[in-house]
This record gives sequence, C-alpha cells and structure tokens, in this order.
Amino acid sequence: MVINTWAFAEANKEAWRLLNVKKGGIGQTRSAVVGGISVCEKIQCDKSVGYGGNPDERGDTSLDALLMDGGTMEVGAVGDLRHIRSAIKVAQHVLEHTLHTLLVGDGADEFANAMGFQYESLNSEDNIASLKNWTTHNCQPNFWRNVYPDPRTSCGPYKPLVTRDPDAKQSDRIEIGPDNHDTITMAAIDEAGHIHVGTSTNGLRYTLPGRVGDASIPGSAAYADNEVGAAVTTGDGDILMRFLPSLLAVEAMRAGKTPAEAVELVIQRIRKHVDFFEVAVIVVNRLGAYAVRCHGTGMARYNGEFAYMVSSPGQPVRT
Ligand code: SD4
Repeated sequence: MVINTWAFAEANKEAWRLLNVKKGGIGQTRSAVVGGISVCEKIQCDKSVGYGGNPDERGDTSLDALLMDGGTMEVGAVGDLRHIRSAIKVAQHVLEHTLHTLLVGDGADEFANAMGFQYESLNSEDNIASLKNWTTHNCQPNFWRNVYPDPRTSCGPYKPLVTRDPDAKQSDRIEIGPDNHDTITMAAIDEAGHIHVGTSTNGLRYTLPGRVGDASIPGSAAYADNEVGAAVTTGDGDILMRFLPSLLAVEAMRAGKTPAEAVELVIQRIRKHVDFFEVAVIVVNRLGAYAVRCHGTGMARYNGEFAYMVSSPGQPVRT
C-alpha cells in the first residue's frame, strides 16, 4: 500500500505505480516513496512542497526532507536546503552515499551539487509578494539589521515575525491554517513487508532563517520498522519534533496497540504538555491496517476528508 498526507493524488498514484513495477526487493518501496514525493516537489503540492512557497523572514524558500528504510533502519535527511529543488532525492543520496543521517544548509547544498544536482533558485514571484507583505508589516527588509537594536533604522530591537507570545496580534503568531500546512509525508509497504517512509516540505512561512522543521527529523515526521509498521505526521513542526510522534506511534504498536490507539496516544501525549497544536497523524501496521487523525483548529476540519490518500490492492487511490 501507499498512504500519504493530504489529497495529493498525483504523488500517491506515482508511488503506487512504482510500487507495482514488478522487480521485487527493497528497492521497490524506496523508489515508490522517492518517486511519489518527487512528483509533489515538481508540481509544488499546495505550494507547501518544493520550491517557491512559504518563504522565511528574508523571503527565501528552504526545503526539508527525509527518507527512512524500515528494514535497515537507515535514514537520509536534509534540512534548510536552499539551492536544490529535489529535496527527497538529496535525502536519498545522503542515505545511500554517506555515513551521515542529516545534512543541513550550505553543506547539504554542496553535497547535492557534488552528487550531480543542479543549483537552482527556490524562489518565485509568490515568495517576493509574500516578502513584501511581511516587510510592510515589520518595517524594513534587511533581516540582519533587524537582529539587534540598530540606530540606522527606526525598527528597534528585532522581533521575530513568528512568536510564541499568546498576546501578539494574530498576524504575528504562527498559524497552521488551510494555507500554511501541507507537508507530504508518505509510507509505502510491499507484499513482502518492506517499508519505506519519506517526507518533503518547504516548512512553515516566515520562520527564522536557519530553522529546520520536523520533516527532517527521524521519529518526528516519519518512522518505520518492518517488524511493526510505520507512522508519518505533520503539523506544527516546532512542537512535534519535541515529542517524536512517529516513533511514539510505532513503539505503541510494538507494545500491542492498534493503529487507532497509537494515533490517540500520540495526540494525548502532546496534549499533556501543549494546549494548542496542529497535527495530522497517519499510523499503519505492517499488514496495512491504518488510522488517520487531524488535531487542532486549523487541521481538524480535514478529518475524514482530504487528510490522506491511500492506494492498496483492490482499492487504488482513495481519500
Ligand atoms: C513544518 N510540519 O515545517 C511543517 C509544516 C507543515 O503541515 O507543512 N505542516 O513545521
């Protein structure tokens, strides 16, 4: 089966096609996840995956991605990739060609380029419009001059656009509404029980440059173990990565919980500590039984509809 977050049918269809290419072996779930997610990166699924969406405070897009093999437990991940568009393929190269797990920033770009990926701009006209929007709001465009009180500007001390302050104006707070989420996270399982999971996103909008989200963190946005199953999640990455929800879910199933119970456990664990957060959780056991749930004001409206796409034998592509 192939299951992924949101109504990204094109990605799901391509992954399902690749999973059913008759060649067998562990390569099949890997190529399904990488190929499926690559489609989303190319077509900029909901502008939240791939280049040209959700710029940081400086107006630049950066990408996070991860690939995990549930058989070998190997992971390749990238964070804050700024000049290469195919983030999931770079993550695959980290997995297959290095002894490392996560590469970030300039080093990740340079590694990818040395592996043959072309440098390309990740920005778009949308980014530029979005940047104009925030500079109007926060008084001037030079990020670095805003960092400390600067007598050359009237801006005063730097204040991040995205703040935790509950009294801040709504426009200053991080909002994961319908137009500020949609990371793709995906799991593929073949008939022999091989599992791969993957993620790709351009993250949340207006974050500080250098921010890496949950999509790069193994155990947070994705985790797989052929012996048990897999989980993929997305939402407010700065909260989620503190709880490693995908790892939690897989370990809950290992301890005997059903996918539905594991989903509930993840949400309740975070709720114990955090009042408001947004998450979409997909949990699937190694035999393909699954549960999906969205939590939080921005996400919950997707429950049951558009929250996920699944293809499985006899049931190609269904939300
Ligand atoms: C992040 N999880 O970077 C992503 C944001 C997102 O659906 O797209 N959530 O925090």
